[in-house]
Amino acid sequence: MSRRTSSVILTALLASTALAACTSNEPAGNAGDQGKLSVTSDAKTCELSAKEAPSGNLVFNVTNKGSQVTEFYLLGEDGLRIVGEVENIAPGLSRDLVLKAAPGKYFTACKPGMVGKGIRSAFTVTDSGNDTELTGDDKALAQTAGSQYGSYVKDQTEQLLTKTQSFVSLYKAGKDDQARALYADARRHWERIEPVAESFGDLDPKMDLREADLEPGQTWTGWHRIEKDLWPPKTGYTALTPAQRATVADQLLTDTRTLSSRTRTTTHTPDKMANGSKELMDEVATGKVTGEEEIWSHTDLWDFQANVDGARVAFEDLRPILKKKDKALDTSIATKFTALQKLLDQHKKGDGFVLYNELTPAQVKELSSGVNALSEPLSKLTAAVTL
Ligand SMILES: [Cu+2]
Repeated sequence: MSRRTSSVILTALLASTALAACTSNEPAGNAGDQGKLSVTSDAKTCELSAKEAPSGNLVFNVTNKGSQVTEFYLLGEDGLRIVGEVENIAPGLSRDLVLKAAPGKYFTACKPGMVGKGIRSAFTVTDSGNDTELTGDDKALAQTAGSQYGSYVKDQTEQLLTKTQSFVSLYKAGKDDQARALYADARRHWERIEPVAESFGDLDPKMDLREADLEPGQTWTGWHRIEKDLWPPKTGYTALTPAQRATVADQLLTDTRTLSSRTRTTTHTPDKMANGSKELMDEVATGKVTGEEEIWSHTDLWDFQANVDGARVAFEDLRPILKKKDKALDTSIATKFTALQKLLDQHKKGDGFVLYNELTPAQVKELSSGVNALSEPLSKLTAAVTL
């Protein structure tokens, strides 16, 4: 999507909500001029049009003036918790991050090349005094959507915990065939709710870091550490000792328990759900469709399906709101989900999928086009349900 198209659509959206606010009791939020920020990024800079903004709806219009693909994050005061992110911004393009922000201290970060800690600056959200809560019908719909999604997250974390328990005990016992057979199945529950895990900041890197993304001095733990040990490279690899296995396995289980208990008290608002849905599709575009996530096991299509599942559930839960606000967008997203699922179904095998390295370049390209076709309307979901 070109920069021009995206800003035209956004302006139109803002104009239509502003009009609606005059004639109904719908809260206008405060995505007025102060809530709109521009971010310009290149290889060395990440410039924001303002260092602070009033609480409520914020729109960051991020333009990539560099030569590498970039990402933009709004992080919590701890610098870890991801409040919102927009990934995969190609050179020359711009994309919007829309979210509701409470008063407080934050960090912004651009990540040219999508690696490392990024170019960070402090950012403050001041108390606008505006009630950022929804009212009336919208509030009821948002609460229903949030509690439905919360139940989904609860169910997924419970299944994840059960399967992770079995997985780590098989792995510790040296029952590698059985551990390998459970790996992709267990990880599906993680991949379905990854944006929720990312919102806790510290857990995602401990549980799901890929070797390629390791920073100097960082200890590699989590699923992919075990993946490499179960599907070791033919040369130049030293297998983990039983004691080392136990350490990595126990840590993964402990982190999964922490995740599970933290998700019990998480609230799911429409903006977080919609951004999470989009983030899951960005995950597919940057990791799964490229075969980089599961570089040793090649079970990327399991993750791909799980990311699509998670994105679709969030979307389904938001549909009653979206149908009220933008029927055409609702239809467009639903159609693209169906089309993408059809493409994935071609690669089903047993209760899983073919391995990533069994796909032809043409099949990868076809999947990637399906992801892009969905990402385009899905990137408008947050603005549609929030502003
Ligand atoms: Cu992942």
